[in-house]
Amino acid sequence: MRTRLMSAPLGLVIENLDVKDVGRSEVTELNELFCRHKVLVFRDQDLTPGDQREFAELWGELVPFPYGGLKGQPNIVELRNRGKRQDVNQHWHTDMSYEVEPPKLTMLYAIETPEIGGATAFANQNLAYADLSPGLCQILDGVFARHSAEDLARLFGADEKAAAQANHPIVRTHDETGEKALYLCKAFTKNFCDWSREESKPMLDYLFEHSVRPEYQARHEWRPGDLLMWDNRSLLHYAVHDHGDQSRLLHRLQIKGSRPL
Ligand SMILES: O=C(O)CCC(=O)C(=O)O
Ligand SMILES: [Fe+2]
Repeated sequence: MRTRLMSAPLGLVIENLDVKDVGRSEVTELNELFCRHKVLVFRDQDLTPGDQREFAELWGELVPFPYGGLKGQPNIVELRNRGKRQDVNQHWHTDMSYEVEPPKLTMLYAIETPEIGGATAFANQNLAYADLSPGLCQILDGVFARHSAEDLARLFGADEKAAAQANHPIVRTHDETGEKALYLCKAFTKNFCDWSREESKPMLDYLFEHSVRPEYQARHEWRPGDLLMWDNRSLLHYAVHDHGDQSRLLHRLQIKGSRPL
C-alpha cells in the first residue's frame, strides 16, 4: 500500500488500493491506521452506491438516515451543493452527538467536486485535550454535557421541543484506543449537566475556541473518486462552502457507534 500523511495533526492518504478488493482481514489492518490517523482517504475509487455500502459494512452496521436516502440504497444520502445559505454542515461539529449512540464514523464518496474550494476541514480532539492544563483536566474529567438537535430542528422548521438530545462526558475515552478526547461542539453542546446555560457558557465558549486551534486542523481538498472516512469519536469537522455555485456531489453514509464513555 502506498500511503502518505495528509497533514501533521491527522489523516492518511492511501494511493493505490481499490476498496472493492478489501475483505475482513484487510479491514483489521486498515482499522489500526484509521484509529491512529482518524481520517483515511482512498484515492481514485470507482464505486457504485452498492460498492460503497459493501465496503462500509466491513466497518460495522449502517445507521439509517432520517432524511431519506438514494433509491434502492436508503442508508446512503446525497450531499449536494444547495448554496452557501442552505449548507447545514458549515460549522464545527461531530456527527449526531445529540443521539445516545452517535455514529462512530462517517464515510463520503466524491462524485463531482468543484475545481477549487469545497474542502472538508477536521480538528483533532485528542490534541485539543492533551493541551489542556492538568488543573482543567481534573475539573472536566467526569463532567457531562447536554447535546441537542434543537437548532437543527429550528432550521428545518420542525418542533424544537421534540428534538433529540443526549448527555455525554465532555472528555471521551476512545472505545478502541483508550485515548482521551474533548467531545463537544458549538452546534449541539448546550450546557454542562446540572449547570445552567449561563453558567456553562464562558467555559464552553473557551473550549469551542480551543478545540479548533489551527494546529489541530487539516483540510481535505476533494477530487472525484476520493473515498474518505473520519472518526467522529476523536474529530470535529466542517464543510467549507467557498465554491459558490460550482457543483459538489458526495455520497454519504455513517456507521453505528457505541455510547460515549
Ligand atoms: O460536506 C462535507 O464536507 C461534510 C458534511 C458533513 O458534515 C457530514 O456529512 O456529516
Ligand atoms: Fe457532519
